[in-house]
Amino acid sequence: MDTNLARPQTIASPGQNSFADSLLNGLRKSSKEIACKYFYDEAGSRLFDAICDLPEYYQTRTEMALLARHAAEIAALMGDGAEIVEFGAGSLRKVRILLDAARNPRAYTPLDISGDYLRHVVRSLAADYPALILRPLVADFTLPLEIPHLPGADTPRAGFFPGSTIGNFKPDAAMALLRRMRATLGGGGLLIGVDLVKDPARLHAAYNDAAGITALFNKNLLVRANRELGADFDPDGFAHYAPYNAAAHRIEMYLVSLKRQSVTLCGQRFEFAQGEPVHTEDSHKYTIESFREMAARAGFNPRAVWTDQDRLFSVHWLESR
Ligand code: AVI
Repeated sequence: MDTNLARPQTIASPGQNSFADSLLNGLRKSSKEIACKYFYDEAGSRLFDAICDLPEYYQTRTEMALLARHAAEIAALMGDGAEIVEFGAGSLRKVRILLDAARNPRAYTPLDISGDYLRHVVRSLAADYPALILRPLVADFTLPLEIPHLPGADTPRAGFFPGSTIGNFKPDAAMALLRRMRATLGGGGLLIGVDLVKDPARLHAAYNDAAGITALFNKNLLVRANRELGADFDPDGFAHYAPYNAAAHRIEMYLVSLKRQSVTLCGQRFEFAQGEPVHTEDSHKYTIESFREMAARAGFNPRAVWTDQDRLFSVHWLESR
Protein backbone atom coordinates (compact mmCIF):
# COMPACT_ATOMS: atom_id res chain seq x y z
CA MET A 1 0.00 0.00 0.00
CA ASP A 2 1.40 3.44 -0.92
CA THR A 3 1.33 5.66 2.15
CA ASN A 4 1.51 8.96 0.23
CA LEU A 5 -1.64 8.20 -1.75
CA ALA A 6 -4.95 9.36 -0.31
CA ARG A 7 -8.12 7.67 -1.59
CA PRO A 8 -9.85 9.89 -4.16
CA GLN A 9 -12.26 12.20 -2.37
CA THR A 10 -15.34 13.57 -4.00
CA ILE A 11 -15.96 17.30 -3.80
CA ALA A 12 -19.51 18.15 -4.82
CA SER A 13 -20.20 21.64 -6.09
CA PRO A 14 -23.49 23.49 -5.71
CA GLY A 15 -25.73 23.05 -8.72
CA GLN A 16 -23.92 19.93 -9.92
CA ASN A 17 -26.24 18.00 -12.20
CA SER A 18 -26.08 14.50 -13.51
CA PHE A 19 -25.40 13.13 -16.98
CA ALA A 20 -29.10 12.20 -17.16
CA ASP A 21 -30.34 15.73 -16.35
CA SER A 22 -27.84 17.35 -18.65
CA LEU A 23 -28.61 14.98 -21.54
CA LEU A 24 -32.38 15.36 -21.15
CA ASN A 25 -32.07 19.17 -21.12
CA GLY A 26 -29.68 19.17 -24.08
CA LEU A 27 -31.89 16.95 -26.24
CA ARG A 28 -35.00 19.03 -25.48
CA LYS A 29 -33.42 22.13 -27.03
CA SER A 30 -34.40 23.19 -30.55
CA SER A 31 -30.70 22.82 -31.50
CA LYS A 32 -29.82 19.59 -29.72
CA GLU A 33 -26.60 19.37 -27.72
CA ILE A 34 -24.66 17.15 -25.32
CA ALA A 35 -22.15 18.76 -22.93
CA CYS A 36 -18.57 17.79 -23.81
CA LYS A 37 -17.59 17.10 -20.21
CA TYR A 38 -19.52 13.82 -20.49
CA PHE A 39 -16.98 12.46 -22.98
CA TYR A 40 -14.75 11.43 -20.13
CA ASP A 41 -16.05 8.22 -18.59
CA GLU A 42 -13.41 5.50 -18.37
CA ALA A 43 -13.82 4.41 -22.02
CA GLY A 44 -13.89 8.04 -23.20
CA SER A 45 -10.74 8.90 -21.23
CA ARG A 46 -8.96 5.96 -22.85
CA LEU A 47 -10.13 7.02 -26.31
CA PHE A 48 -8.88 10.52 -25.58
CA ASP A 49 -5.47 9.07 -24.64
CA ALA A 50 -5.47 7.29 -28.01
CA ILE A 51 -6.32 10.61 -29.76
CA CYS A 52 -3.30 12.20 -28.05
CA ASP A 53 -1.04 9.64 -29.75
CA LEU A 54 -2.50 10.13 -33.24
CA PRO A 55 -0.16 11.48 -35.92
CA GLU A 56 -2.72 14.17 -36.85
CA TYR A 57 -3.20 15.36 -33.25
CA TYR A 58 -0.07 17.54 -32.93
CA GLN A 59 -1.27 19.18 -29.67
CA THR A 60 -0.06 16.63 -27.12
CA ARG A 61 3.42 15.97 -28.44
CA THR A 62 4.03 19.67 -29.12
CA GLU A 63 2.95 20.67 -25.62
CA MET A 64 5.00 17.88 -24.01
CA ALA A 65 8.08 19.00 -25.94
CA LEU A 66 7.52 22.58 -24.78
CA LEU A 67 7.15 21.49 -21.15
CA ALA A 68 10.31 19.39 -21.35
CA ARG A 69 12.34 22.09 -23.07
CA HIS A 70 11.35 24.80 -20.57
CA ALA A 71 10.96 22.68 -17.44
CA ALA A 72 13.72 24.39 -15.44
CA GLU A 73 12.32 27.85 -16.15
CA ILE A 74 8.80 26.68 -15.30
CA ALA A 75 10.02 25.08 -12.05
CA ALA A 76 11.63 28.37 -11.03
CA LEU A 77 8.36 30.23 -11.68
CA MET A 78 6.38 27.68 -9.66
CA GLY A 79 8.70 28.16 -6.69
CA ASP A 80 9.78 25.93 -3.80
CA GLY A 81 7.57 23.43 -1.98
CA ALA A 82 4.46 24.06 -4.05
CA GLU A 83 1.23 22.10 -4.24
CA ILE A 84 0.59 21.46 -7.93
CA VAL A 85 -3.16 21.50 -8.60
CA GLU A 86 -4.05 19.98 -11.98
CA PHE A 87 -7.46 20.82 -13.40
CA GLY A 88 -8.73 17.73 -15.27
CA ALA A 89 -5.97 15.24 -14.58
CA GLY A 90 -6.02 13.25 -17.81
CA SER A 91 -3.31 10.63 -18.13
CA LEU A 92 -0.77 12.37 -15.84
CA ARG A 93 1.92 12.03 -18.51
CA LYS A 94 2.47 15.77 -18.64
CA VAL A 95 2.65 16.38 -14.92
CA ARG A 96 5.52 13.94 -14.58
CA ILE A 97 7.63 16.38 -16.61
CA LEU A 98 6.79 19.10 -14.07
CA LEU A 99 7.26 16.90 -11.02
CA ASP A 100 10.69 15.82 -12.22
CA ALA A 101 11.80 19.43 -12.63
CA ALA A 102 9.94 21.06 -9.69
CA ARG A 103 11.81 22.26 -6.61
CA ASN A 104 10.77 20.05 -3.68
CA PRO A 105 7.11 19.86 -4.66
CA ARG A 106 5.02 19.18 -1.54
CA ALA A 107 1.84 17.82 -3.01
CA TYR A 108 0.07 16.96 -6.22
CA THR A 109 -3.69 17.45 -6.29
CA PRO A 110 -5.25 16.19 -9.54
CA LEU A 111 -8.93 17.01 -10.06
CA ASP A 112 -10.95 14.89 -12.42
CA ILE A 113 -14.58 14.13 -13.10
CA SER A 114 -13.85 10.40 -13.62
CA GLY A 115 -13.10 8.76 -10.26
CA ASP A 116 -12.26 5.34 -11.66
CA TYR A 117 -9.80 6.75 -14.13
CA LEU A 118 -8.21 8.99 -11.51
CA ARG A 119 -7.71 6.08 -9.12
CA HIS A 120 -6.07 4.03 -11.83
CA VAL A 121 -3.61 6.61 -13.11
CA VAL A 122 -2.61 8.11 -9.76
CA ARG A 123 -1.61 4.75 -8.32
CA SER A 124 1.44 4.59 -10.59
CA LEU A 125 2.60 8.04 -9.44
CA ALA A 126 2.55 7.05 -5.78
CA ALA A 127 5.35 4.56 -6.18
CA ASP A 128 7.47 6.85 -8.35
CA TYR A 129 7.22 9.93 -6.08
CA PRO A 130 7.16 8.53 -2.53
CA ALA A 131 7.84 11.90 -0.84
CA LEU A 132 4.96 13.65 -2.59
CA ILE A 133 1.55 14.00 -0.93
CA LEU A 134 -1.01 12.81 -3.50
CA ARG A 135 -4.56 14.08 -3.13
CA PRO A 136 -6.73 12.91 -6.05
CA LEU A 137 -10.04 14.76 -5.95
CA VAL A 138 -13.09 13.66 -7.91
CA ALA A 139 -14.55 17.06 -8.78
CA ASP A 140 -16.06 19.04 -11.60
CA PHE A 141 -13.67 21.92 -11.99
CA THR A 142 -16.09 23.70 -14.33
CA LEU A 143 -18.24 24.49 -11.25
CA PRO A 144 -17.31 26.68 -8.26
CA LEU A 145 -15.11 24.63 -5.97
CA GLU A 146 -13.07 25.06 -2.83
CA ILE A 147 -10.11 22.76 -2.23
CA PRO A 148 -9.24 22.25 1.44
CA HIS A 149 -5.79 23.51 2.41
CA LEU A 150 -3.09 21.04 3.37
CA PRO A 151 -2.39 20.87 7.08
CA GLY A 152 0.60 22.78 8.41
CA ALA A 153 2.33 25.82 7.04
CA ASP A 154 0.79 27.63 4.08
CA THR A 155 1.76 25.80 0.92
CA PRO A 156 1.82 27.93 -2.25
CA ARG A 157 -0.33 26.54 -5.05
CA ALA A 158 0.63 26.32 -8.69
CA GLY A 159 -2.17 25.48 -11.11
CA PHE A 160 -1.67 23.28 -14.16
CA PHE A 161 -4.25 23.22 -16.95
CA PRO A 162 -2.61 21.62 -20.00
CA GLY A 163 -3.99 20.27 -23.26
CA SER A 164 -5.86 23.42 -24.33
CA THR A 165 -8.95 22.24 -22.48
CA ILE A 166 -9.63 25.97 -22.00
CA GLY A 167 -10.54 25.89 -25.71
CA ASN A 168 -13.53 23.68 -24.97
CA PHE A 169 -15.24 26.63 -23.27
CA LYS A 170 -16.92 29.53 -25.08
CA PRO A 171 -14.81 32.68 -24.58
CA ASP A 172 -17.10 34.12 -21.84
CA ALA A 173 -17.16 30.81 -19.99
CA ALA A 174 -13.39 30.45 -20.45
CA MET A 175 -12.86 33.81 -18.79
CA ALA A 176 -15.19 32.92 -15.93
CA LEU A 177 -13.32 29.62 -15.51
CA LEU A 178 -9.96 31.40 -15.39
CA ARG A 179 -11.38 33.70 -12.69
CA ARG A 180 -12.54 30.72 -10.63
CA MET A 181 -9.16 29.01 -11.02
CA ARG A 182 -7.46 32.18 -9.82
CA ALA A 183 -9.67 32.08 -6.72
CA THR A 184 -8.94 28.37 -6.14
CA LEU A 185 -5.20 28.98 -6.46
CA GLY A 186 -5.31 31.69 -3.76
CA GLY A 187 -2.54 33.84 -5.19
CA GLY A 188 -0.64 31.06 -6.99
CA GLY A 189 0.17 31.11 -10.70
CA LEU A 190 -1.32 29.00 -13.49
CA LEU A 191 0.56 27.07 -16.18
CA ILE A 192 -1.84 26.63 -19.09
CA GLY A 193 -1.61 25.09 -22.55
CA VAL A 194 -3.43 26.84 -25.39
CA ASP A 195 -3.84 25.64 -28.97
CA LEU A 196 -3.18 28.29 -31.60
CA VAL A 197 -5.01 29.49 -34.71
CA LYS A 198 -3.35 27.97 -37.78
CA ASP A 199 -3.93 26.51 -41.25
CA PRO A 200 -7.54 25.23 -41.23
CA ALA A 201 -6.48 22.04 -43.05
CA ARG A 202 -4.17 21.14 -40.19
CA LEU A 203 -6.90 21.77 -37.65
CA HIS A 204 -9.44 19.83 -39.69
CA ALA A 205 -7.13 16.81 -39.90
CA ALA A 206 -6.55 16.82 -36.13
CA TYR A 207 -10.29 16.30 -35.48
CA ASN A 208 -10.96 14.01 -38.46
CA ASP A 209 -8.20 11.43 -38.08
CA ALA A 210 -7.78 8.69 -40.65
CA ALA A 211 -8.07 5.91 -38.05
CA GLY A 212 -11.49 7.16 -36.92
CA ILE A 213 -10.59 7.40 -33.21
CA THR A 214 -12.11 10.87 -32.83
CA ALA A 215 -15.34 9.52 -34.34
CA LEU A 216 -15.39 6.73 -31.72
CA PHE A 217 -14.69 9.29 -28.98
CA ASN A 218 -17.62 11.40 -30.18
CA LYS A 219 -19.98 8.40 -30.45
CA ASN A 220 -18.92 7.18 -27.00
CA LEU A 221 -21.39 9.76 -25.65
CA LEU A 222 -24.19 7.62 -27.11
CA VAL A 223 -22.61 4.35 -25.99
CA ARG A 224 -22.30 5.81 -22.49
CA ALA A 225 -25.95 6.94 -22.47
CA ASN A 226 -27.00 3.41 -23.50
CA ARG A 227 -24.89 1.77 -20.81
CA GLU A 228 -25.47 4.16 -17.90
CA LEU A 229 -28.99 5.39 -18.59
CA GLY A 230 -30.54 2.51 -20.52
CA ALA A 231 -31.03 4.67 -23.64
CA ASP A 232 -31.39 2.98 -27.04
CA PHE A 233 -29.20 5.12 -29.30
CA ASP A 234 -27.91 3.38 -32.43
CA PRO A 235 -24.32 4.75 -32.60
CA ASP A 236 -24.08 3.67 -36.26
CA GLY A 237 -27.13 5.81 -36.98
CA PHE A 238 -25.06 8.95 -36.33
CA ALA A 239 -22.04 10.38 -38.17
CA HIS A 240 -19.07 12.19 -36.64
CA TYR A 241 -18.83 15.67 -38.18
CA ALA A 242 -16.12 18.17 -37.16
CA PRO A 243 -15.74 21.25 -39.39
CA TYR A 244 -13.49 24.24 -38.64
CA ASN A 245 -15.45 27.48 -38.28
CA ALA A 246 -12.79 29.98 -39.35
CA ALA A 247 -14.84 33.07 -38.45
CA ALA A 248 -15.23 31.87 -34.86
CA HIS A 249 -11.71 30.32 -34.67
CA ARG A 250 -13.05 26.99 -33.53
CA ILE A 251 -13.53 23.35 -34.44
CA GLU A 252 -17.17 22.40 -33.92
CA MET A 253 -18.05 18.80 -33.28
CA TYR A 254 -21.43 17.20 -33.99
CA LEU A 255 -23.16 13.85 -34.18
CA VAL A 256 -25.41 14.01 -37.23
CA SER A 257 -28.40 11.72 -37.48
CA LEU A 258 -28.08 9.63 -40.64
CA LYS A 259 -31.79 8.82 -40.77
CA ARG A 260 -35.10 9.74 -39.27
CA GLN A 261 -35.10 7.95 -35.92
CA SER A 262 -36.43 8.10 -32.39
CA VAL A 263 -34.56 7.31 -29.21
CA THR A 264 -35.93 6.55 -25.76
CA LEU A 265 -34.07 7.95 -22.79
CA CYS A 266 -35.27 7.87 -19.17
CA GLY A 267 -38.79 7.04 -20.35
CA GLN A 268 -38.90 9.98 -22.79
CA ARG A 269 -38.88 9.79 -26.57
CA PHE A 270 -36.70 12.04 -28.71
CA GLU A 271 -37.13 12.44 -32.46
CA PHE A 272 -34.16 13.00 -34.79
CA ALA A 273 -34.70 14.18 -38.36
CA GLN A 274 -32.44 12.87 -41.11
CA GLY A 275 -29.41 15.19 -41.16
CA GLU A 276 -30.18 16.73 -37.76
CA PRO A 277 -27.01 17.70 -35.84
CA VAL A 278 -26.38 17.22 -32.13
CA HIS A 279 -23.66 19.62 -31.04
CA THR A 280 -21.11 17.87 -28.80
CA GLU A 281 -18.02 20.10 -28.57
CA ASP A 282 -16.31 23.35 -29.53
CA SER A 283 -12.54 23.63 -29.50
CA HIS A 284 -11.56 27.31 -29.67
CA LYS A 285 -8.18 28.35 -30.99
CA TYR A 286 -6.43 31.54 -29.90
CA THR A 287 -3.54 33.71 -30.98
CA ILE A 288 -0.91 34.26 -28.29
CA GLU A 289 -2.07 37.86 -28.02
CA SER A 290 -5.80 37.10 -27.84
CA PHE A 291 -5.21 34.55 -25.08
CA ARG A 292 -3.01 36.90 -23.05
CA GLU A 293 -5.67 39.59 -23.32
CA MET A 294 -8.34 37.22 -22.04
CA ALA A 295 -6.12 36.10 -19.15
CA ALA A 296 -5.50 39.71 -18.20
CA ARG A 297 -9.24 40.41 -18.21
CA ALA A 298 -9.66 37.40 -15.90
CA GLY A 299 -7.31 39.05 -13.38
CA PHE A 300 -4.03 37.33 -14.24
CA ASN A 301 -0.75 38.91 -15.11
CA PRO A 302 0.43 37.01 -18.22
CA ARG A 303 4.16 36.49 -17.74
CA ALA A 304 6.09 33.92 -19.75
CA VAL A 305 4.88 32.26 -22.94
CA TRP A 306 6.56 29.46 -24.84
CA THR A 307 5.74 28.25 -28.34
CA ASP A 308 7.24 25.83 -30.88
CA GLN A 309 8.92 27.02 -34.03
CA ASP A 310 5.86 26.30 -36.20
CA ARG A 311 3.64 28.20 -33.71
CA LEU A 312 1.26 25.27 -33.41
CA PHE A 313 0.77 25.41 -29.64
CA SER A 314 1.54 27.69 -26.69
CA VAL A 315 2.18 27.27 -22.97
CA HIS A 316 1.62 30.30 -20.72
CA TRP A 317 2.59 31.12 -17.15
CA LEU A 318 -0.02 33.44 -15.66
CA GLU A 319 0.58 35.11 -12.32
CA SER A 320 -2.25 35.98 -10.01
CA ARG A 321 -2.59 39.73 -9.50
C1 AVI B 1 -9.66 17.99 -24.32
N1 AVI B 1 -9.72 18.86 -25.50
C2 AVI B 1 -8.73 19.95 -25.38
C3 AVI B 1 -9.65 18.17 -26.78
C4 AVI B 1 -9.66 19.20 -27.93
O1 AVI B 1 -8.77 19.11 -28.77
O2 AVI B 1 -10.52 20.08 -27.95
C5 AVI B 1 -10.82 17.22 -26.93
C6 AVI B 1 -10.89 16.59 -28.27
N2 AVI B 1 -11.95 16.53 -29.02
C7 AVI B 1 -11.68 15.90 -30.13
N3 AVI B 1 -10.41 15.59 -30.14
C8 AVI B 1 -9.88 16.01 -28.98
